[in-house]
Amino acid sequence: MPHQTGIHRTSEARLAEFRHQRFGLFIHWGLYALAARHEWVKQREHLTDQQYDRYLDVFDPDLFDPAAWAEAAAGAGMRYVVLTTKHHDGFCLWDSALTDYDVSATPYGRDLVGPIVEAFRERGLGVGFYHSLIDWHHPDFPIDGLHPRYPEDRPGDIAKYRAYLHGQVEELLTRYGRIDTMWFDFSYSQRRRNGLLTPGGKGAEDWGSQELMDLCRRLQPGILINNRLEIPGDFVTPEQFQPPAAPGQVWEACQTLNGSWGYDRDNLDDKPVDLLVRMLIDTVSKGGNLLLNVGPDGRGQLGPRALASLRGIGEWMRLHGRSIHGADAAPFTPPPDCRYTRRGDRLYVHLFAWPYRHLHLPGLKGLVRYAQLLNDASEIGILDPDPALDSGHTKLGSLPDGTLTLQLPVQRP
Ligand code: FUL
Repeated sequence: MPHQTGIHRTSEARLAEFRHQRFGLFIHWGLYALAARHEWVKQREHLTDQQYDRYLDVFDPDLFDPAAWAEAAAGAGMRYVVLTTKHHDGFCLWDSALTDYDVSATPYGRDLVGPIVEAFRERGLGVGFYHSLIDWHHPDFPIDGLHPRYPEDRPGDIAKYRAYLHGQVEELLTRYGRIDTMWFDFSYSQRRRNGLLTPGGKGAEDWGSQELMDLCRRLQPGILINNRLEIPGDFVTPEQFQPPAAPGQVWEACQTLNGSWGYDRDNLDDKPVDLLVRMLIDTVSKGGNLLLNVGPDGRGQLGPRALASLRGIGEWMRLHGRSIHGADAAPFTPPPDCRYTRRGDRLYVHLFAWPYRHLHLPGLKGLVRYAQLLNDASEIGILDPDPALDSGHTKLGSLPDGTLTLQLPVQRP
C-alpha cells in the first residue's frame, strides 16, 4: 500500500535518530512505588485487589518535579526517556476515559504523563511510552496463570480487553504530541523464553498486535515499536542481557540500577558507577542502545542513590560523550579488556583496565594518524612497531594509569 512506503521512510529516519541517541532513561513509576518492594509485588505476594488498592487511596506524590528528573537525565548524557504509562498492575498514570483505575482516583488526582512528557521535551529529550499488555486489574484480562486462583475466578473476555488496550493506546498517542517510541511489555512467548509459566495464550492474536501496530503508526507516523507484541518490531529489547550479534538488528538493552525496576527501598544492590559506565560503553561498542532504569519513590523523588548514579555517569559523559552519542561498533578487534566505539573517522579505545604503559592495536598499522586521551586531549605517542610482534599493529604509549578512553583519528577502513 502506498502510504506504507512513506511510513517506512519516516521510520528509517527515526531509527537513525534512535541509534544516534544511544542512551536513555527508563522510568518505572506507579502504585508499587508505595509498597517500595518491587513492581511485581502484587503478584509476588499474592495480594488481592483490595489489599493492593489501598495504595490508590494514598498515592499523592507531593514532591513530584519532572523538570528535576529531566535535568538528571540530561546531565547523565541521556537523550530520551521511556515512561511506564501503565504497568502490569493496570494502574494508569494518566486520566483515562476508559477506566477509573487511574491517577484521577488518587489523592493526587491529576495527570502525570503530560507534565513528564513536557519536562523531558523541554530539556530536548525524546519521549517514549512503556505500556503493559498484561493487566492484573482489568476484569476481562485472562490472568496468565501465574496466580493459581485466577483462571477459575476470572476467565475474562480477551476481545473486550483488546478493545480496552487499543483504546488506551489511542488516548496516549493522541493527547501528548509527538511520541517517539511505543515500548509494549510483554507477550506470552517472551515469558516462555524466560523459562517461567506459560498460559498457552495466543499472543499476537490476543493483543491484536498487527492492528495495534498499525494504529500506532497511523497516529504517530515514524514511531518506533519494540518487539514484545509477538510480531516483529523495529528494535529488540534484551532485558538485563545482551543479544547475540545479529548484523543489522537494532537493539536496546534495558538495565536496572539494582535489580528492581520499581522503587525498592531496602535494596542496596546498586551497581557502582564505573560498572554502569562500562555497561554503556560495552553496549555501544556492540552497536546497541542502553535504557537505564530509575524507580521514583511514592513522593515523586528519584532518591539519593539513583541521583548519585546518574551524576556519576554524567561526569564521565561530559568528557566522553562523543565516544557514545552517534557512535557505533568498529570493524576492528580490540585488544584484551578494551572496547572500540567509532564515530566517522574517530576510533575510540576504551581501556577498562590496563596496567601497562603500552598498547598494541592489532590490524591498525598505518591507519592511525594521531592519538590522544579523550578526557584532556593530551597527546599519546604513536611508537615504532615492535618488530618482535606481528607487524599489523599500531603501538601506543606511554599511557597513564586508570580507565582511559583514547581518541584516534583513523583512515576509514
Ligand atoms: C518486564 C516486566 O515484567 C518488568 O516488571 C519490567 O517492566 C521489565 C522492563 O519488563 O518484562
